[in-house]
Amino acid sequence: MFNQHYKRPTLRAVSSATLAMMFLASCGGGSSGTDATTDAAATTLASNAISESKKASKQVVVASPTTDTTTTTTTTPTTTDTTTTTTTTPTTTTTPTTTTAPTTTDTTTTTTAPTTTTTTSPTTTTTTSPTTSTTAPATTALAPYGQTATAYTLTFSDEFENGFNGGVWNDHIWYEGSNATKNYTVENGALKIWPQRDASGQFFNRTIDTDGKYYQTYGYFEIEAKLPIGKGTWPAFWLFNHIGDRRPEIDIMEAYAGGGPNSGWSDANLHPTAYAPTIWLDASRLGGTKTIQTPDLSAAFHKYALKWEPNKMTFYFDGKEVYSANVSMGDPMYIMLDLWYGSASGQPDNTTPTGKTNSYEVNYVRAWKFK
Ligand SMILES: [Ca+2]
Repeated sequence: MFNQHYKRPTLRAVSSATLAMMFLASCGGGSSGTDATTDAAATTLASNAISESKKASKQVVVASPTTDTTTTTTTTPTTTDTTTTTTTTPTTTTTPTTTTAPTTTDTTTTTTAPTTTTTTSPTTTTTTSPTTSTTAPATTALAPYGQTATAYTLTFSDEFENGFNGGVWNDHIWYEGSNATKNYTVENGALKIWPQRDASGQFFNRTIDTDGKYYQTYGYFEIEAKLPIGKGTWPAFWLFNHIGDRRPEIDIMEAYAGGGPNSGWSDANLHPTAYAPTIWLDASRLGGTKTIQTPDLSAAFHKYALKWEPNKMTFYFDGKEVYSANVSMGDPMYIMLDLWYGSASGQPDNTTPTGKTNSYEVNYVRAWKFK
């Protein structure tokens, strides 16, 4: 349905290893372990449209896991994009903000907040991350971490203090149904999504998104999260939209812990030790990507954030700038949190820890507009 309009991903600088991984990824199909033949044709097509970009994201990303060198690529498309940018203004759909609960937590915390944020931020990157406890950190001030609070107005927040809010979130992507095996919950102040086999014995993708319920163009977007470990796990935080046959996409965090011991994305035990922000101007038009080396992202909560300006995107890890690119994207985008399988993380198997204790755990999701 949408897929027919897609070009193949550009094969710039594709190594044989990358091609091998692309082949594996295409064999895997993305949704389940061995033979995902049950999907309807339309589902597969639409799914492919996205996995094309995901596969491409992998091929770019895999090329340089250890070096940290940016493959910012030809930022030439930037200028051509400006034309399309102007057509999209629907930034007005800022509705669900009021429906999200955490207003109560706001009031308690605001007293301790905004003045301290400026001093406590960017330099403290890795060492200051919350302790390795399994419970989500307490809610702090609702200002972008490390940014000047007065420059922003909060437009969206879910602190996950009051259960799963179906008024804001879907539990499946638009081209898939909701798998009946419930591998997600909201408890102890966090959204948790974990690897699980369904009734047919297959691992399956779980997507939590605001498609049709919340969109935003530009601003600041932040989550605090702890990542799962093991083969196949591919947690992500992204902004996305499907507009006709276009697929604008901003991956704020994607991790691939399962590709192999010490793959550059993980340690010897398949704990994630890197992630990548990636910009897709469209499904096959890479806007830029960078691999960020980190401590074990499954051991503690960290903040992953994006400042999205009309002609620039800046990505942050625990308040520290880790990557920026001069790109122009102006579409309304919805927020996605998901645990999928595949790409550079390989396919899950019996070694993949299942169940809630190996969750992609999100303490909060927040978004702000520029004042
Ligand atoms: Ca929380």
